[in-house]
Amino acid sequence: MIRHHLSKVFNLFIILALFATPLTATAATGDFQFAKRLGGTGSDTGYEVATDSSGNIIVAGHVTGDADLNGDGDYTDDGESSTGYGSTDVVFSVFNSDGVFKFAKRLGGTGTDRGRGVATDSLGNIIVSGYISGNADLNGDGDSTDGGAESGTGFGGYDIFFSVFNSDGEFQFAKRIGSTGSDTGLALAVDTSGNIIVGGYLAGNADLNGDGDNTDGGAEDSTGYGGYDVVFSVFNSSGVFQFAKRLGGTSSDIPYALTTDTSGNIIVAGLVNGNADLNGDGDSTDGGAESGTGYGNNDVFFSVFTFLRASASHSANSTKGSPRSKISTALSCAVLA
Ligand SMILES: [Ca+2]
Ligand SMILES: [Ca+2]
Ligand SMILES: [Ca+2]
Ligand SMILES: [Ca+2]
Repeated sequence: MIRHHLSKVFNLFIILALFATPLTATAATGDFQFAKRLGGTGSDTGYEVATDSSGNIIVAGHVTGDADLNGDGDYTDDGESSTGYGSTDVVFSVFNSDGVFKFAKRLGGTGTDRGRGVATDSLGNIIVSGYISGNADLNGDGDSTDGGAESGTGFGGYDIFFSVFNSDGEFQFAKRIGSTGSDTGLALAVDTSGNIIVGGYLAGNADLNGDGDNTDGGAEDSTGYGGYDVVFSVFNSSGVFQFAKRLGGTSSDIPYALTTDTSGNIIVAGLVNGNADLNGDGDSTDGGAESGTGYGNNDVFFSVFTFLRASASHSANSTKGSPRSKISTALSCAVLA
């Protein structure tokens, strides 16, 4: 009886060992899988990498002139030989989890264009962000004549932008925000509902909702705190503007990172100088971290903001008079506050 039992245990051990052996062999920590090198003869830089739920890898940055975008060692493939835009261009390339090239996109105009952020949403859409100057191709079709955000010479200098493509590389929409000065997009996040948060630094009056003017009040219609200010704008997954914030003090303040948590909070981090508005209410007199004269040149900061999503707002509004619907309405009215 005991011998029979031992035999069963041994058989189970064999079965486990059969399953365990290949797993152990293929999942050893630190095993190199593959690498890719992209670029041309000029200056090319990768700034951010993202993955989607299927394991695809998206790398984003900038290239100059003809550039290998699929990593096969030449720049003679479709879309690779694109000297038309001039100076540096935003690019991103997509590879599957085995390193097989899927597609690449190049965006930009005749001036300096930089890809600084890339992220994906739960549907596999790819969002690329950064900064561009003047008329710029934002849908990746090789021209800058498609109107909307693409043909925005009005702001001047650099403008902050983002473009959205689906998982097959089909263009969805793009937004451009900024002022007449040099506006630099450095940070990007996408939350679990697909809301897109794009951040950067700029000075003075600026279009923060992407409608082409800087006359919408709130954070948009502000001469700013002086120097560069931290800004971020939130758009839903369809590109509808939700709200924007401007933070900073009299010197230059710069956001380098944005992230979200599972409760929908938005966290922005970067550097500020001296007294600085950290809650986005337009002053730097609220005490705490805001009213620190600082530790000297450039201090680290982060600020956390809640975000009541549009879907939650709609369902709450259907229950007339509930406390939550009043909160939602107040937030909807204060979109640019
Ligand atoms: Ca190539
Ligand atoms: Ca175009
Ligand atoms: Ca506007
Ligand atoms: Ca404040």
